[in-house]
Amino acid sequence: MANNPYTESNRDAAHDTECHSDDDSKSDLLEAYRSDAEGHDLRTNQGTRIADDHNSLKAGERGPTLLEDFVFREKMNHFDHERIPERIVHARGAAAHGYFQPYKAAARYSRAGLFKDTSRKTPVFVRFSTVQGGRGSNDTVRDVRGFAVKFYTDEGNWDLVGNNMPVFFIQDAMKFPDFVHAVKPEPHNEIPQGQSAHDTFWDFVSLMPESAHMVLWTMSDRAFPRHYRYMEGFGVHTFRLIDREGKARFVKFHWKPLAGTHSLIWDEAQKLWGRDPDFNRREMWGDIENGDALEWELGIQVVEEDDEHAFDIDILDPTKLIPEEQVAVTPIGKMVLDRNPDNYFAETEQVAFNPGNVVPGIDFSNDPLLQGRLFSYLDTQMLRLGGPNFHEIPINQPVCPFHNHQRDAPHRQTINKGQASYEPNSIDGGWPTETPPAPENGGFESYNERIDAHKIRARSESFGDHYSQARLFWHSQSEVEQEHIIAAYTFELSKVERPWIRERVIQNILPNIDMELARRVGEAHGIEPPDHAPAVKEEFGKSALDSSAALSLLHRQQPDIRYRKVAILVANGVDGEQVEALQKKLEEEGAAGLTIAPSMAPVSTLQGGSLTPDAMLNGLPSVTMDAVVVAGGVDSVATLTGMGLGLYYVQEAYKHLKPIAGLGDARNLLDAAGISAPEEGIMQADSVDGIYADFREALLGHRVWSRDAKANQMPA
Ligand code: HDE
Repeated sequence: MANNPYTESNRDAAHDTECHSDDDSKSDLLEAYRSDAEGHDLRTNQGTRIADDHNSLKAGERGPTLLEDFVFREKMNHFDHERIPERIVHARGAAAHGYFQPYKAAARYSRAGLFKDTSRKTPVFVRFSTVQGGRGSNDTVRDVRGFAVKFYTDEGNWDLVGNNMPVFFIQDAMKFPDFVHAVKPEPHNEIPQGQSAHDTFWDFVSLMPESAHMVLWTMSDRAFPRHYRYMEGFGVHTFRLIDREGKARFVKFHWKPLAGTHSLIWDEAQKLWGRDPDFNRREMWGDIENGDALEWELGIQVVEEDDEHAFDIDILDPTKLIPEEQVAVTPIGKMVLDRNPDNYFAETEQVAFNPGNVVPGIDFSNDPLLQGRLFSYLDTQMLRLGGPNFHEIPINQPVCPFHNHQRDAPHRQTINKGQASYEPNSIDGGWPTETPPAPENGGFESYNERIDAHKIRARSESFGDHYSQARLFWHSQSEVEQEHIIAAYTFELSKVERPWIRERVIQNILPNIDMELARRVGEAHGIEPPDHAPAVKEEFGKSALDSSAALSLLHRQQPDIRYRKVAILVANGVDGEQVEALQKKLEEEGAAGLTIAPSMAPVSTLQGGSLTPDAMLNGLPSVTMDAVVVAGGVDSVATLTGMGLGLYYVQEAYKHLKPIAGLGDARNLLDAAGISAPEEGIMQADSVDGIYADFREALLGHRVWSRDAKANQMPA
């Protein structure tokens, strides 16, 4: 028997050797689990070489299959168990690997190790998702997008599990199951998929005025981002950061896309459901494969503890935001997503986020929605991933070694050595041992908040104002954005069968946001709103601001035309030199000019050469592109003009407010399509140089907003 090694001096001896990860650490960890079959024999899971993978073992060539056939049984048995429950919300997602690198400002606010050193890159895995639809639903539906980031820090995993909108539908976690039951496909027929345009959703939200602000966000074009790279992200709740001196500050987290914000428009989003249901995930995947990383800045709004009550809203209320005009967003780091997963199931499906995963220097607030989430995520993974060992799944493992006395349970992989699976122990040297809190490499210590209260099931009076920030959002939108919101309410309510639900929205909810909004939506439904807003309880506060520029999608624009995709329409007889010249100019600026032809067959050029098209007209339709150029060449233009699909291509692009240019004879096609230059966003000239400056300018603006009213008349 060994000497008793349990002494205080031993316990104070060196803890873990310090963990120094870099942005490759997670990939290195995953490497041990990657499996590449190249050059290997086909074998069973028990390692036996398989001689025939086509035929089951039978009693005679035409006889029954034998139970003895372990090769068949193993294969079929594994296949039968391939599926796991999909996430109850956020089932459809796509993810990417990358890294986070802090700016100098970060360490001032938090002692968390990942903020300490501006040269260090912490690996991250980020999953974007829709909320309502099932795993096989469409990408571009009107919905909130999840924006979940797992930071694999030296001190453990930190999960910032946010959304692309800064507020939420409800104030208390107690209502989450009700909200989700209401928004999900209806229970009797499982309709509709990926949409909120149905009775149970509008029934619930019209009875829950606290949802008014968030519903307005989801009726805006924010609900269908053009690309994940153009999407803002928000932590939603107020969190706490703790600095090296132990001082806590309240913070709101923001992800600001370096490519600016940009969304689809509704008709385009709907058409994409059919044309490319995987649009968002395909674009992210393709860009990363091309080396075009996605980039965001992490920012924080900081509220000193003494200022907790300095606002006209309660900072613990998740249906409210803090306007950036009141508290500016301080950038504290940059995130880059530059590597696609190797396997969707192993990584994107099995990743398990939990807002309760924090590291020293980051802590929670008492937001009652956040508090409920701290229970729900761990709980949901137990079912979804089959038990409490899901942290051993490679994508979920922290990059630093971890030891504790948790043992056994289904699918345990770790082979724990030693006899003592308890603490304190004197048998295994007292290990693993606790780490006292410290400014650096300390153990986690919950923020020492004083709480002196009665147990009570109640909602704070300070959560009582449901409309003033909805009004703030409405007044912060551009005219076009407001029109789109009116159209969205009108469409959604048209799908609601019960008239009293429509009436409740138009007569009770909308007038409290804006009378004009109520009147316009009411007009489209033949429902008269009241002539003034019904009196509502707004005892707590009214937003001190009339509008906040940051709430408009148009506020944050990309400074260049990188990543933009331009369709160049070509057919036999096209001016190949023009096409090449345009492609070159676009490429120089990081944009792409893709040739789109009637078929995939090589296209002959005016110059006697040929070019291989990138896609067919209906293979990469205009809804997948940012702009369209019809190349010159009299025969090419005549062919495209004579085709329904050719005309449709430019008409649809016109309807979706995209820049359109015609080179040389292309004017014939534009005329036939009923689109004539000069008009803002329509360019026409004989050479690429003749259109390029204006075209580039229009492309930079993403869409030609002045065309919005006129575009509605386009039948495409
Ligand atoms: Fe979630 N949420 N949520 N949520 N949530 C889940 O966890 C839940 C909320 C968010 O890509 C579930 O693993 C409750 C707000 C994202 O894997 C579940 C409440 C925000 C994801 C769950 C909320 C989110 C989830 C389903 C209210 C933005 C996808 C599967 C109290 C700040 C993460 C899972 C991924 C997923 C519960 C509200 C974001 C059931 C109880 C607010 C991005 O645990």
